[in-house]
Amino acid sequence: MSGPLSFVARVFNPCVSRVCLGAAALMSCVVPQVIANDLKLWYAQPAVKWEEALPVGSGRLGAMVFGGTAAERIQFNEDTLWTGHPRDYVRPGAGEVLEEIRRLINEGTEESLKKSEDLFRERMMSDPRRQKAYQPFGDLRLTFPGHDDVADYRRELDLDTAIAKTTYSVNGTGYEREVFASYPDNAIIVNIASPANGKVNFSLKMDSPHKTSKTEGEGDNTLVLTGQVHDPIDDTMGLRFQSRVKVITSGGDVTRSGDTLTVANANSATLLLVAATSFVNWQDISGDPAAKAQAHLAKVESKPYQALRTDHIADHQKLFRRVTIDLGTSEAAKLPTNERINIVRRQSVPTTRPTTQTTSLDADPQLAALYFQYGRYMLIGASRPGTQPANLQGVWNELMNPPWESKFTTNINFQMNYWPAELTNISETHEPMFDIIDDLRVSGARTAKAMYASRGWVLHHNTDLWRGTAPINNIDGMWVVGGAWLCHHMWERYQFTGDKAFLEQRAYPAMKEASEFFLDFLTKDEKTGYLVTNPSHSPEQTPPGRLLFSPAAAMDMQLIRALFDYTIEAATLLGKDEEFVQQLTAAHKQLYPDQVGQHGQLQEWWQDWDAPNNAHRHMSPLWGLYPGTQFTPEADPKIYEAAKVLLKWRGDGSTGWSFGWRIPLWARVGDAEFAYRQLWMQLGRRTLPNLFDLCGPYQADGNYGATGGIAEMLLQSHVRVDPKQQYYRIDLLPALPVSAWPNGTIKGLRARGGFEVSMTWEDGKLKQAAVTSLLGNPVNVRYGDKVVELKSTEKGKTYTLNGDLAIQ
Ligand code: FUC
Repeated sequence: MSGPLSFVARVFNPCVSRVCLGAAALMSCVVPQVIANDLKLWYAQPAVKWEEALPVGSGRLGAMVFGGTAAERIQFNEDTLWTGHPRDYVRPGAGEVLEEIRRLINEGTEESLKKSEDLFRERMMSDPRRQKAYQPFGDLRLTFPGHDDVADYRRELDLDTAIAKTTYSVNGTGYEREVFASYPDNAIIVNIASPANGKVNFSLKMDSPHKTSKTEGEGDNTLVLTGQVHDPIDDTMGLRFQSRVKVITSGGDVTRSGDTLTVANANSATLLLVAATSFVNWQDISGDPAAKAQAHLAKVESKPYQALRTDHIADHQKLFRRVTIDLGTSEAAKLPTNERINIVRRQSVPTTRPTTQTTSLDADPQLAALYFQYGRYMLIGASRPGTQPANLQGVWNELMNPPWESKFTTNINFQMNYWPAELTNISETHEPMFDIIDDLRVSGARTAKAMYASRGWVLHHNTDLWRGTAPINNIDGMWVVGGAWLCHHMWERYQFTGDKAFLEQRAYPAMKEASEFFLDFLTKDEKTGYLVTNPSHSPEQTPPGRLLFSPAAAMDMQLIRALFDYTIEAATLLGKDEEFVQQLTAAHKQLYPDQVGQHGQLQEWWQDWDAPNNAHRHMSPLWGLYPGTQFTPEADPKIYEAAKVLLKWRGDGSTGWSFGWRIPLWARVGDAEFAYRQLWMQLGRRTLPNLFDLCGPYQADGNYGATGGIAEMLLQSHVRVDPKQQYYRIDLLPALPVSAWPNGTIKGLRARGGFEVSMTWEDGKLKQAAVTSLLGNPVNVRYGDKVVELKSTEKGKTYTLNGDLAIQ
């Protein structure tokens, strides 16, 4: 089905009407319905709340489509509309108290620790203490007279075309609306059509929750919304913004009265919505939003709807179609998406922790496949070359005061957004993260110098549109390894793509400067002689009976060790900075090592303070297991086993993203059933009817994390065979939940070392795998206890293996 002209059949197809939900009718509709719904979220009623609406996004623009009949709301966003303005968040004089704080922490008494935290709060916290907030832009409001009583209603989001569609009929006349956000054309497009000529009648308004905004008309067919963001926290005016919506009809008329457009007796109408702000970059907001919006509109206004649509679909599918997945299907897959989620919710899984209890909630395997693809869809929709990166809500937000300001939280959430980027073959979506790193190198260098008299750059646990890098909120802002974690993404990009120009021009400079920061920041612990982070803490966790600050948390040291490893390897590979490599190598040997505690657990802190069965949402000390690649049985069996003890203590997730982190962690230790249990609990307990993830409120990270996690259950490639070259081991189906997904196919996943991998399995066993070498690197392929070594591969060649790993 494509295009407005083909909708007649759809509207009157009994498979999509209410009648079809009756049992008898279902029988005759089953097959086409299931096939048609494979990549669709769909509903039999409009969204009432924002959390039920369906998202479309072009990276820069996002919209939530409610699918109302008499009254339709399309809420939209633009990725640079934030409160605030360019600023340096470092509190003047912050560096003056650093040594005193360190001394107090080293003293280690309850009183001295309390003093260190008080002093930090007073003198080192950012100014202001909170960073700025992502903002909603506006709403299109359409009114369709007489469309209160409708039949054959359906609204859907097709992940394959990235089009949200609403269809229904009124007194036998069919109507169809399509909405998409076009990356190539930089606009949100709405098309409203009916096969009965001259039946499209509606009025259109545009407004915004910003009190400073006003909407005016222009000519007969355009509305212009302008405004400026007011920051209620410090009562300042910031970014100026403008959106324009133009209506083009086929047949009929469009007229304007004040700020309302009215379409009468048209065959179809297309709404072209553009939006822009005065943001030029994080240091400059002198742009002209009106000129930008006019230019965006000029680009699309003479392009026919079908051309806009075709170009949008082609652009989306170029990324989206690289991976296909089939985990099997069942009766449940015929139901509307909200009903499928409700079924999972009702099958409540008891939280018994620690546990090895498994679940056989396998009634709807297709829902897991849909959810996997939804995460990819959401990343394509929220992060494209040239846009801001995906924030806590992707690009979708209706609130003036969104939870955690809808920023970029770098002690897990921001990085989790990008877990699907390389592995699920949408590497381009990773670009905005690398762009923000370029900015953070500049703002983070100022912070490193002013707060710590250090070279290089530092990022604490959050950043925003203004590239804030100082510690925010409270003492848990005191965490210096956000930048090190971002560097991990650059290194991973190189491992997946082998792009040496990227390594040399973008990754290495960022890694080198981040390493320089730590060379200067780390201090020697007098008792042990090791280099430690101080002040710092393990994200958002206070050791039992103590205060938050403690040196050398396991995660800190893992991230720094990994950063030094990558930097040394990259410098050596690029033939650069020999002396620097020697310095780093020497410092690396002195980094405080991971510790195994009295219960056999990997210690979260430098001392053995862990409480057994601490089920905290953060999995920080397990960074080396995932997303890091350091903890493998091959590299260090003792640490790997200790990590497993801690993982078991942590038990089930709580927030959506904490399930999303547990999925790949359990996959990395090969426990398919527990990984699956986390996925199912996330779907049952932390998933909205539109499949958006819930932290408490909606938060996109859990969607992205789960998609990365599902991929990790099916394919892993983090074990390095030869540390001197890009020679990895690919593990096929390392954590396949056999009872839930006995048969399946996945095509197009990426592996480190530059490989594309497809697999089919039957009765829980690998049937066939196809491994395409993209760079000509060697690779080992493992399935179960079998390993095949491909010591040389031919670039561009596909190696087909059977279930015994014999090359076909
Ligand atoms: C961290 C988490 C919270 C939330 C916030 C955005 O502070 O601990 O659960 O996800 O980030």
